[in-house]
Amino acid sequence: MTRDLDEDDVRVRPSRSGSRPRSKQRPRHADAIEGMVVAVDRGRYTVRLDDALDDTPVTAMRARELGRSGIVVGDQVALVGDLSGSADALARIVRREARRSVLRRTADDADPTERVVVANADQLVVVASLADPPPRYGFIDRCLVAALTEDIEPLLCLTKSDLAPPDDVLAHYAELSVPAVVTHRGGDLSQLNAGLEGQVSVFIGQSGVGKSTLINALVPAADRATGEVSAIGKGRHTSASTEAIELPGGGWVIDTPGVRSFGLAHVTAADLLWAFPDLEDGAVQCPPGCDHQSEAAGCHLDAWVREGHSSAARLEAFRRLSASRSGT
Ligand SMILES: Nc1nc2c(ncn2[C@@H]2O[C@H](COP(=O)(O)OP(=O)(O)OP(=O)(O)O)[C@@H](O)[C@H]2O)c(=O)[nH]1
Ligand SMILES: [Mg+2]
Ligand SMILES: [Zn+2]
Repeated sequence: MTRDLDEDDVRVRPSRSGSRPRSKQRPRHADAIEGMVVAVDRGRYTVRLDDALDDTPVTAMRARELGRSGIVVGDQVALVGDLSGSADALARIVRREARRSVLRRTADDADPTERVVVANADQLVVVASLADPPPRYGFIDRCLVAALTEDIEPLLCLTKSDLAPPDDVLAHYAELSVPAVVTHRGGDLSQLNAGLEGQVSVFIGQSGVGKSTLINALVPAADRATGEVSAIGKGRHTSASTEAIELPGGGWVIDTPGVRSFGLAHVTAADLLWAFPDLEDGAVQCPPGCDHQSEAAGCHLDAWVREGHSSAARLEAFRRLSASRSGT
């Protein structure tokens, strides 16, 4: 896999030329117009302007002055040039604004190249089907770890309840207090809709679980292609690109191509513990470098629970998620 350029916002590299960092200079384009990147395709960015009178998006390319800054769907950017949105108009992205959140994943644990999947998401909708394909707990756990460690709200969406009941999966996640919705094609989506309204939500899940089917049901005009699960099983992904789609009631849903695994090589046990405030303070008394997995190895968290600061079930849930970091 080639090195992705999306992560230089998190790795501060010394400037090669030795010139002053650009952030210390006055913005060169004070008159630039702001917008949100809704799609990226081979160096062309589709941007919805914040103050546009209609929904016509603008096509833009990167300006040289952006340097190596990665730009992904969800990024807020500043544009100059032809903003008319007419067929052959091409604007230039001159600046990327600071990100509220980044959803990161590693290609796999053996190749710890980080990729930023989406920027500025408020919510991560982990989509898993109850059958065809069957739910994979390890995969769901890892998506939840990614959300919790990036401070993005998780929402579990269990699809295809016409094929299998949700009870076992719901019970499995009860202790994490992650909100969950159960859906089936053609069913009532008002509960999911209520959870999405006004937020930027990114849908993540294996291929064939029904992400695009859901998004088409939420936003009929989205017209995302959906595919047969049998074809997906042969390695084909129906959705080839990430796209942000505006919800009629306000907010955005971001459809992503199915992923087979969700690599977490960049996440440490300490990162995850930060998402468990009821346990975090107990780790102060752990030995240095504790992986928090067992009392026998010196972990203080079991004693912390016995002292009444948290529950055994919460500690078990933390340990299961933490252990899932090294799976696929
Ligand atoms: N039985 C049943 N089938 C469903 C349901 N939701 C989606 N499907 C079917 O599952 C298949 C895959 O759906 P998609 O929406 O394309 O799945 P996806 O998650 O977008 O897949 P990728 O784009 O490859 O990641 C399609 O044939 C859908 O019709 C459901 O609730 N019940
Ligand atoms: Mg799809
Ligand atoms: Zn510990």
